Amino acid sequence: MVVVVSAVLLQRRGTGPGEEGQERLAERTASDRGGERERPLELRSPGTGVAGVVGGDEFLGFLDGDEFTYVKEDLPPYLDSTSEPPPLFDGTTRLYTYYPCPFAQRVWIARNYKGLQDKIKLVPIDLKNRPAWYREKVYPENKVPSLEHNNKITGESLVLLKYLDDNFEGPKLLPNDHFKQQFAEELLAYTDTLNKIVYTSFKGDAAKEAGSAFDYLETALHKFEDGPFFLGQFSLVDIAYAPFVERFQIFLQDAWKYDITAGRPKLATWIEEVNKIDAYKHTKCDPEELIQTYKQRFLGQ
Ligand SMILES: N[C@@H](CCC(=O)N[C@@H](CS)C(=O)NCC(=O)O)C(=O)O
Repeated sequence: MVVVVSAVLLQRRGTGPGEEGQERLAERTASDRGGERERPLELRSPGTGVAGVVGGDEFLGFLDGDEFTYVKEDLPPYLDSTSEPPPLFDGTTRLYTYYPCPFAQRVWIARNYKGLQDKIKLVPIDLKNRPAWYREKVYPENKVPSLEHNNKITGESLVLLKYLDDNFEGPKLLPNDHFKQQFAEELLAYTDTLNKIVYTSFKGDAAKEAGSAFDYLETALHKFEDGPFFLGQFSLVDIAYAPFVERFQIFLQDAWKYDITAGRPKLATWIEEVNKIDAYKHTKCDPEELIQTYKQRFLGQ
């Protein structure tokens, strides 16, 4: 179930959860895929706006000035080597995923953006302790993402972005314009190159070696002037890049003090605009966890 709420701050009486001072918020508008409701809302982490309670339910949120907006989805727990498989090929559409995986995140964003939360069930697989049935019965490549739909399994995140757009309802992820579609192909083909340049740079002098990849994005963002996104309007190209740019920005800033947006105004605006999209916000990685994982993986720390 997905609940989208905007709320305003009513009272501020202190700082901490469960302490004397709790912030109380009242819901201004709420929609549960269509329905308007009024429910009390308490903010548990004042100042951060990342966790709270609505009618007893936990939620993730984002504080934006005095306005509080959140998108809530009950994220299912991981299935691991001890878990039974779901009833495979029973007509349910399942997205096999791993929450911190940027490839799987692409498909997760597309699913959210198209409003398919009720149609496509998330099935998180614990990649560190994978159930044998995942490789044997679901996806022999043994990777995520994969999608179970119409009695078959499809893999590869970029293939799946187009597959979702072609086979499900919801806002289109590609414009009809032929030139834009051509440019989309060019940009999608560059995603692997960008990843290669940047991940390789982490093993050398990243601040010097990663720049060309972000210059490419900056130039690409000049192509269409009818919006801040790669094809003007938000599309699957933005979805393909967002999870990776998110990670690169965090890690390059933390480990090399390298700001990927410095001298790249279009990229700066693109990041700002992508961050406003709820379908994406809810899928973002935990920066601290990412820094720790990448430090271990790339810097041996
Ligand atoms: N090219 C694939 C890459 C998917 C991928 O590498 N996923 C990683 C997690 S981020 C994975 O499943 N790794 C498990 C493994 O390689 O065994 C795609 O775009 O979907």
